Amino acid sequence: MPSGLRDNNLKTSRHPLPPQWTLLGCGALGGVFASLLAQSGQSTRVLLRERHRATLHPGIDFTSLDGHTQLLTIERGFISQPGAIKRLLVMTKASQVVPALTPLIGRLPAGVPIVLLHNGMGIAEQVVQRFPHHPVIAGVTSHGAMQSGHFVFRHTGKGETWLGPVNEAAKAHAYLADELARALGQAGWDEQIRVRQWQKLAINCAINPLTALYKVKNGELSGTRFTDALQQICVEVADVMQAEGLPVSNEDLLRRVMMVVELTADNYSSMYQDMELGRETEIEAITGFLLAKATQYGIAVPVNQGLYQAIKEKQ
Ligand code: KPL
Repeated sequence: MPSGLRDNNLKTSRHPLPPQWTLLGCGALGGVFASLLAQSGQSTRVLLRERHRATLHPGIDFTSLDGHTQLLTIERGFISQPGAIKRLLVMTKASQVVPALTPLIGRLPAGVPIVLLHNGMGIAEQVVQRFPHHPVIAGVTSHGAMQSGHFVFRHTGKGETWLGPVNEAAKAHAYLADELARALGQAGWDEQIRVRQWQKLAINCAINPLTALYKVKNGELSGTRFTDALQQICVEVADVMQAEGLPVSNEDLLRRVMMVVELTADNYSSMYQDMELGRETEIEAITGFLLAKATQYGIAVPVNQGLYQAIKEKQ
């Protein structure tokens, strides 16, 4: 073997290149994104919490949209020893974003982009405060995912993914959407990501609490018994969005909701899955965020208020 090659190998093992993507959080959607990124040939590491050490499986069992199951070898590490990070994709539940990122304060080199992909709103601002020297990017996705065991994931619906800047520094990182698109089939960059976040919030306010309370798949919301509730939820969200200065109509929101109901008809929403498994739901970041904004503007949102209370009582 030529000596140059040996040297090169040595260098690689002493200073391994950071993976293209480091994912924080490996729930249903995190597991599916990690699998799709790895399958697209982008090196990926998943950072887990210490409690997963005991149940760490050798690989990730991934079933793709076409029903093909594969055991994928994806590098896994622990938040306590994060290793070198090139870019961080945070895919925990909304309520876990700040607690999961906190151990990385002061350890993540300045300039490393942080991409947030969770349901709900109000979290990105807290991340910017804690990581003032990092580009912070917010994302929304409508991909469907299910987890049926430790590191057993299924991709259940091909959706859309959009990223956009939360702070000024993030504006230079539009290329991240192209890299995600290589794995997901589609992903776009939108400087007005806040509008898309609100549109997704409307979808989650409508689909998640109703499916969780009535224990139905997303598709069942197209039945007439849900028509009034869905319409009223959209009217209330549109009122609050208009107060925020965002151009929107309740008809447009309802159209978007019904499109997702149809596209994810066979899915169980994340809130349904969380309630069934006795896990904390994302109600605070979804309907809770809407209620806080409604209070700020003095707008009545009785249907969303009722759904919020019903979920809080049951969860
Ligand atoms: O985001 C979702 C969720 O379940 O949290 C939708 C789009 C409603 C898909 O189920």
